[in-house]
Amino acid sequence: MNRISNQFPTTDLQEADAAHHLHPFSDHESLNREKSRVIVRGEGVFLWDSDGNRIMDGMAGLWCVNIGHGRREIADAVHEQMLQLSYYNTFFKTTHPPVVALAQKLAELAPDGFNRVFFTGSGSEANDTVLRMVRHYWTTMGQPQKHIIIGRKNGYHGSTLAGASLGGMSGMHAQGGMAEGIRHIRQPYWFDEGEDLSPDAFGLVCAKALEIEIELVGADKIAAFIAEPMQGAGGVIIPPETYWPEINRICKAHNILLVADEVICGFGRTGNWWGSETFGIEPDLMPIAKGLSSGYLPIGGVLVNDSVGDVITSGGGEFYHGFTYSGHPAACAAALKNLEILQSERIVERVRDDIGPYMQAKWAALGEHPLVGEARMVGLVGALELVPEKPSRKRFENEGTIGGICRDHSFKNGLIMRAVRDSMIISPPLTITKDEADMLIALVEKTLDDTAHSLRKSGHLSA
Ligand code: PXG
Repeated sequence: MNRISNQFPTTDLQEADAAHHLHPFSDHESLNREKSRVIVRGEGVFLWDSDGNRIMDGMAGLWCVNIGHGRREIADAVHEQMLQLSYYNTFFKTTHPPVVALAQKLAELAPDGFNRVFFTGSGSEANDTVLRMVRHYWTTMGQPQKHIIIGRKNGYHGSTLAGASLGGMSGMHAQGGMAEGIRHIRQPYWFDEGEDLSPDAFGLVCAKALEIEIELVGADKIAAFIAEPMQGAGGVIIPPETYWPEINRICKAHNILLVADEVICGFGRTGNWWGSETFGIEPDLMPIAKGLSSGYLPIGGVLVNDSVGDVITSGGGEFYHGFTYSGHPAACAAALKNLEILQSERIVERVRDDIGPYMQAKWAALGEHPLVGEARMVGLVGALELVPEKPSRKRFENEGTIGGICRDHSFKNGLIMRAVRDSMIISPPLTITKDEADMLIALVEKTLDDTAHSLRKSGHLSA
């Protein structure tokens, strides 16, 4: 066996990691004090660390491993492709079979009227492409002044300059600044911001915020509105049912392109192939990544409908945009095999009709726990809002502290859950079985009990 995990003791790996590896989104002082967790193997919904502990992956990696870890078919497909053609580019009037097959497959799976895709290496690159493409589109249409893009506070669209700017994370804007011509409106987060409005009334107020912003700026200056169908990194914020129909109407009425960022929602996460289907969104562009390859190799893209695609492919001249790895053959082979598995195993239908409703019922029951102010889930992505005094939606002081404590208990119990402030998030592989779902729910229950116990001891929660 030639596995890295068997060659080095955990502490050696941790020391070398601390000395040489700069991690994404990490406070290195505290990381290096606490040491990195070393993950060495994955299979299905489980991961193993370098000390041999088995951990349930409640986050499907980073919301991406939709078909579960360790599928040999993907490795075989990539192996074959690499022996055939390991790399060639798609610039300069060139193409290759896997990129053609993947583009064709995506056109088949995408909503009606979506027939073209631009490939990238990641979701961030997809959103950089969105920014440049929608401006190029309006310039080609003879309206170069339509260049402003509206995103949402607490939205997430990646961490390149364009991705971070389109996203609405103020901490990210503060580091390195923002691209010009981007504005943000409020998010449809009823639990935190709905006050005494019903969710439906609140959904309309949040959608109306787009129209108010458009009227303020001038529709003749606005290129596009970008949003996730359901905010993922922001805390699994499922919009009220009134929200998206009104956003559709506003974008059409004001001649603004609608971009549905499907990087998390796409490929079955919400119980349909697209979050846009689940929420009734009528987008013009759909950035994709993550579940496109279930994370086996890095690949993303932007799907465009014909009204955008026809303009990009005629009249605009050359679009000066592309990446060395746009349509990388091995990544395309991984994505193709992944899509084949999603289809042949009817994984998306299973999320919609079977395992999705099964988990949702159990998840909803967690809402009875004294710490949980709301339990929400769509498809197989859910959140629990931790609160000190239900049914009040008032938050704990020092936002994020309690979420962190809960996440630590979760790890100790052998489950990876993510904390976003004081919301606990899960987004497991879509292949999770009912037995594994029962196990996940039992681990969450134990974790909530452990957290409540710790909070009573520390005085954060009354006895
Ligand atoms: N759009 C959305 C909706 C995303 O969730 C991106 C774009 C960027 O994709 P890349 O491939 O460039 O990372 C994302 C990524 C988290 C977390 O902690 C979420 C993401 C990435 C890393 C961490 O929730 N989402």
